[in-house]
Amino acid sequence: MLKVFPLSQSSAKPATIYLKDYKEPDFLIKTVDLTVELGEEETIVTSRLELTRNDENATKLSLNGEHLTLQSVKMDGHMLTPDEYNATDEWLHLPVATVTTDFSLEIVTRIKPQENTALEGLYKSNGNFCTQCEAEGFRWITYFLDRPDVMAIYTTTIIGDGELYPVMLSNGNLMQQETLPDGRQSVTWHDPHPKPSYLFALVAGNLAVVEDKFTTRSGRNVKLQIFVEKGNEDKCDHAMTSLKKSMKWDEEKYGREYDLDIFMIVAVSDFNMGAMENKGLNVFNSKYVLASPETATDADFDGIESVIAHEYFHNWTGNRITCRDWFQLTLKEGLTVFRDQQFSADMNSAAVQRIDDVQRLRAAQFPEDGGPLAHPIQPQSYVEINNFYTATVYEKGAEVIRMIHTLLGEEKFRKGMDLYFERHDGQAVTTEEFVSALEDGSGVDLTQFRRWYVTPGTPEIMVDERFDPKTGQYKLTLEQSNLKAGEIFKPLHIPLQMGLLDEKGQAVTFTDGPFKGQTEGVFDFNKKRQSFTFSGLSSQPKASLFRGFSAPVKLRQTMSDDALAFLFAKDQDLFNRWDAGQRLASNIILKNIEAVDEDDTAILPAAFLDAFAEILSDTELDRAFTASALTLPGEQDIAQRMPIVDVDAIHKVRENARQQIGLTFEENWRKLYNECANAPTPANQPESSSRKLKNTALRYLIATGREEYITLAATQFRKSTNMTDSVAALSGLKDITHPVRDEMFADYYEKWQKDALIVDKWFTLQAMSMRESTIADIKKLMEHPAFTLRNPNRLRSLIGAFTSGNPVYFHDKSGEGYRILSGVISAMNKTNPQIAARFVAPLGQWRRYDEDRQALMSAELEKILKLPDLSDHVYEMANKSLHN
Ligand code: B3K
Ligand code: ZN
Repeated sequence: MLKVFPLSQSSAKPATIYLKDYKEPDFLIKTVDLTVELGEEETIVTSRLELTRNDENATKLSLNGEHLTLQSVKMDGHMLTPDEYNATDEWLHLPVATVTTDFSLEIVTRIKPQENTALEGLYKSNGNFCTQCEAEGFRWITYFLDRPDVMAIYTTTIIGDGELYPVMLSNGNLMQQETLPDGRQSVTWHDPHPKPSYLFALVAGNLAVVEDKFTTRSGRNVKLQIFVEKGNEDKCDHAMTSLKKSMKWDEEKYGREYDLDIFMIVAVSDFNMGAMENKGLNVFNSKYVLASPETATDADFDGIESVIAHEYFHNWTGNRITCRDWFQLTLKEGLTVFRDQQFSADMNSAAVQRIDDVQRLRAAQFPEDGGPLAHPIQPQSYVEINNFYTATVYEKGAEVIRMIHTLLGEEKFRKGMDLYFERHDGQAVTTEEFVSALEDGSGVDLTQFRRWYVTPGTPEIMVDERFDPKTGQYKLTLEQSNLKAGEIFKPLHIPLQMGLLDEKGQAVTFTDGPFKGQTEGVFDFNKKRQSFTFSGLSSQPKASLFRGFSAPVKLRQTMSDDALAFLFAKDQDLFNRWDAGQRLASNIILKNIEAVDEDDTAILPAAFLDAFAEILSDTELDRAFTASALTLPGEQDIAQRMPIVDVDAIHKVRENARQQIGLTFEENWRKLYNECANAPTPANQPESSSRKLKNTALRYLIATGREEYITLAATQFRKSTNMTDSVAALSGLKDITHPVRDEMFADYYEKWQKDALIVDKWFTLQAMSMRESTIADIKKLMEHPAFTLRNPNRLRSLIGAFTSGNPVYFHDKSGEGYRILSGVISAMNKTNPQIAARFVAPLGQWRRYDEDRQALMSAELEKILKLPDLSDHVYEMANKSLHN
């Protein structure tokens, strides 16, 4: 039984903002002329605005502003006295006579970026000034109509000490650079494209630059610049190559060209998110820029390629066409994630890319959609918009776009996108306008499909199969349900991409229906319960459903081990091959958990081992795919299939299965390890695929428990010339107690202590360790001189990795894991509320655990809700986590 928890008595509840209350702005801003005088004590911002009336009856102009000290306000050149305006903690209200249509304002404010620990607005990172304005950070710089439907043309002058800040950047093109009579440097930038304030950026610092160029299809020469802290110039190659590839790809795939003469990227060490698409001046977390084989893993390289692409693609999907209001966030984020996923699939192995994308969705978005923080990709209300940069808005949002792509097909999708760009360029629009453009451009009706935008929860699909040997007819019946949708449940339009396999595993050609003559089709599954009939079959086929994960649903299909093993070995669709293997392995682990054995020995059926052996010996497969196919589903994946999660049992059984697989195929793993380490990678595959398979083999060898493989890992670590192999060796030994392990961790730290991104990995590996001392080790690491709560990457590397990557110790029955987390949330609540709020979600999963853990987890949420000066960010997350 669930316990009932008393309501927390937080003082004033922050206001909720609703989509239904959207109203156009009363006034618009045509131009912004900003002068920012950077100082060590304070920074002075002078903002000159040209405004125009948008509502003929409005008598008051209300500008957003937070953490500002107001110095003066002039209206049409006339200095206002304090009784002529009203400034509060969040607003500046000014009366405007109804006869006034166009007018100007000059507002002077003072701010202290060096004291800004929230990393919103203008702040300092390692001595350099930088900004983060999305979603509502511009109001931390000056008073403004800080909402995305107010689009203005910006001219920005930065003034400061040219010795300390030789590089001064803002959006658009450089207009002027001079030394003022007082010795200070003054630099002016002008951005000709109207933009919302959230895309404003300013950077000033002593930075090095790496340059390149790109010529667009129509012949525009674009200067490309990546700015980094000095000493990092040699780690920009991959980012630069990725940028050029992205620019070319967007021209070829979507016909979209870059629209300024310069494109700049700045890498900063202190950043709340991954990166930010400010017009012409992207600001990046250095994690997504800096890389060399010695310092970054293959996964880091992939991450850089996709984030560089993502931010670049925003130039059209986000910047040229932006969001009317923040409820439309998925308009730009879902679409841009879809575009970056398409790009990465084109640059790398498409099947492996899809597997990785779906793994991410299932790991982060499915639990969100099934828990108290579930929301549709277009939320209908929020307290703090920064809490809605979620896996749902981003990753599920991308799946929704992918489904439109699947339903329309490549050609019609492109027609729809072309119309969208043509119709809405320069506008701030809604998801409804996006779907209409896709509909009008393609001629495909998306009326029912629109429900995906407003429905929370992951649809579950039940499957019933009938085969009549007399008629040769196979009838597939699917039924969709969605617990989260509750009363608003209406069937969704789900694209069902599928094929049938005969008893030999050959693809069956459809003899009737819409895909007659083909072996695969996309069927419209749009009723609650719906049947699809196939005829002309000589035996019962095996259905391969939702190929390529054609819809973000949970397939609830009971299948025998044999049937899953068959698909694992034979399916024509590589994604479904992988998925069948994962389903099979999960089934086996779950069965073993139920049949608790004294010594937790997992029973691995022959069907599973045979299929495993088949994949192991198939040398035709892409090595990266083989590695994914031979990796057991993660502990959290398995957890999602248990009504009440038993973290310890999952871990024990899964580890035992790994050991058995290691021992059973020991010779194969050794052979594979040596082949991948010594023989050349097949010509059509990247080196990284060999490393991935080699390190998968290494993990299984270590899992055997034999000492010789500890030596193998240690040797790999010592000889390694690349970060991928070093981290794989460390990761393979992180769970054991052995002098070699301690030596390796010490050597690694000693060697790399000056490189923050590499030290982050050192924290992460230890946070995910499975040794009995893990909790004590983490507490010790929090006292380590290199640990700080102030740097988001460092915080995520230890605490984020622990809470989301170490289920056994995070859920330790002592409750110590929960207390570590809530301690961090309390400490961050005021200094960086955005990050603090992001850490609440793991506690929000409390209903998924046993009664004791439920009590411990919810007690921490209670404690958080009672914090003095609770930020709106944390309040919203903790309150929903406890009470929804
Ligand atoms: N648009 C930014 C995210 C901004 C986060 C604000 N809290 C990065 C991106 O999605 O490209
Ligand atoms: Zn984005």
